[in-house]
Amino acid sequence: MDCLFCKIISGEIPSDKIYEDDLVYAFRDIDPQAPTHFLIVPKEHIASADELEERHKELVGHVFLIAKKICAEEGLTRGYRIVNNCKEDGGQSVDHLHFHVLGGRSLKWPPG
Ligand code: D5M
Repeated sequence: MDCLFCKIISGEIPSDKIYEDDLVYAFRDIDPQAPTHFLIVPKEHIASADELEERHKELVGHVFLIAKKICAEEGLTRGYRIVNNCKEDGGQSVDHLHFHVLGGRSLKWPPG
């Protein structure tokens, strides 16, 4: 499958990896929008949040717990933001489900 994030997970394309387990892979975003900006992606190829199924419930919960763990390691004691862009109107540019985690500065709301 010609998927950028599948190639990153397999190591075919290099990445700045910060965490990996059986279910997920986390690496720093190539175009950081905050002092800390990394992505958590499921190893299973799921095109977007709109393709999630009942069987993925545990996976999505796992993503949030791993985000919390990495943010603690990164020292983001003042907080952080977890974002999923879903499909075209949501601003998704890579069609492999991923969660942005941003922190290290005071983030504004709402997004554009
Ligand atoms: O976010 C897709 C994100 O993926 C965007 O913030 C850039 C990031 N990206 C793209 N290519 C790479 C590589 N090679 N390494 C690290 N990060 C990458 P979206 O929500 O789909 O707009």
